[in-house]
Amino acid sequence: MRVTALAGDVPAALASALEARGLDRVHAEALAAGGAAVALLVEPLDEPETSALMRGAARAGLDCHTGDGWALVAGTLARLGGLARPDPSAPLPDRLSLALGRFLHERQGEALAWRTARRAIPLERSCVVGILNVTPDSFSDGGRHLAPDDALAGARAMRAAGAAILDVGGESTRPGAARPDEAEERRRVVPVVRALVAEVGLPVSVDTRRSAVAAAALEAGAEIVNDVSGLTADPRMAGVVREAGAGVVIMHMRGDPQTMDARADYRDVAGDVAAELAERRDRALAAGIAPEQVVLDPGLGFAKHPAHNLALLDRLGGIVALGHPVMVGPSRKRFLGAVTGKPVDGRDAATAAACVAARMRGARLFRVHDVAAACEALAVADAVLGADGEGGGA
Ligand code: HH2
Repeated sequence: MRVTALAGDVPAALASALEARGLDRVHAEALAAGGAAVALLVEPLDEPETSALMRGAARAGLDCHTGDGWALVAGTLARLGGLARPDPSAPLPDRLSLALGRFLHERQGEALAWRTARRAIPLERSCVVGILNVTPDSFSDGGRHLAPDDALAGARAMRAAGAAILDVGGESTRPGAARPDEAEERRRVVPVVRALVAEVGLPVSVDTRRSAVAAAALEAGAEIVNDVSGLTADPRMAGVVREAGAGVVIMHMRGDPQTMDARADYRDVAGDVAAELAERRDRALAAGIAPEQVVLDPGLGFAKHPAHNLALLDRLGGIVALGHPVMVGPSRKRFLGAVTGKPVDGRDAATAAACVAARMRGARLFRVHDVAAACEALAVADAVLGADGEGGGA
């Protein structure tokens, strides 16, 4: 299915007008991208797709004219986002939501950045997030980076390999993992964050579900909170993120690591996860977090059976269409073992392949253990998509 933009929009002019009125560039571009007008020709369409598109367009406040196998949809890009967004009560046929999601994602490419407590991280190219677990029991790198010196050495190697962000976690969230108490988690994380900020120079993210750990890590110089509970585990977490102006990863999970495996029960995994993420995102915005701070993550392996993870990767367009950069964390996870038959330490090629699959469907951030392999694979994906600064092509 093809989606062709017919009417030219003017996001650059809108952004300059907003900047001239005192808005900073990231905000101005984000607002301009949403407010710009566009007319799309969507074809070929069968009859159920045409009727679904007409109903969806009416719901989203868009104009829609249809002909034999085609439709013309006109309105603002923000409303188009509303059309592409999954609505479990009236889902768009897959082919249609994927095509619209892809169109929106390509459209956002130029203005895409992630606002953190310290900077705007550009996301035109793939952004690889290196995993530094300062835990004794993480499923793949447990015990390796417990001492700050080992963590620093690991972080420097990841920076040399092309990591753009370092994600430090003091709690293993593998299924059934025991939880350290808050003081222990803080003791593991904070000195490492402080050392990384002082000596490595990359943006640091803290992987935690506890607001007190997040606050202490932000105080030590971290600028992103990666919360696998999607801001649901700790009622104070959204306030900590808002106060610090931190970037936040809202990840999808059901239950907690002890209970999640029993909750992998979906009517339609891609639609259900997108709808549940949209709800968590809406709560974050209602708590005062700015849209530019938010990254969404489908939570591969969290309350998901292997087939769910594959379906989510295939149909990532529904999450991309929610209008925030998307992160995926397939690294060395069980579902890759189910596909390749490889043990945990033999899954880095499979991880890189999963990252590329996600990149081709609109993901921008990739949380991995083997940074070098992912960076190399994603450099090729970026080049294919023309996002490598070379303009794609030959
Ligand atoms: N996966 C893990 C932990 N944090 N954060 C995001 N945003 N996305 C993920 O997919 C994700 C995550 C689990 O992996 P890992 O950190 O390697 O293992 P463990 O939880 O055992 O430390």
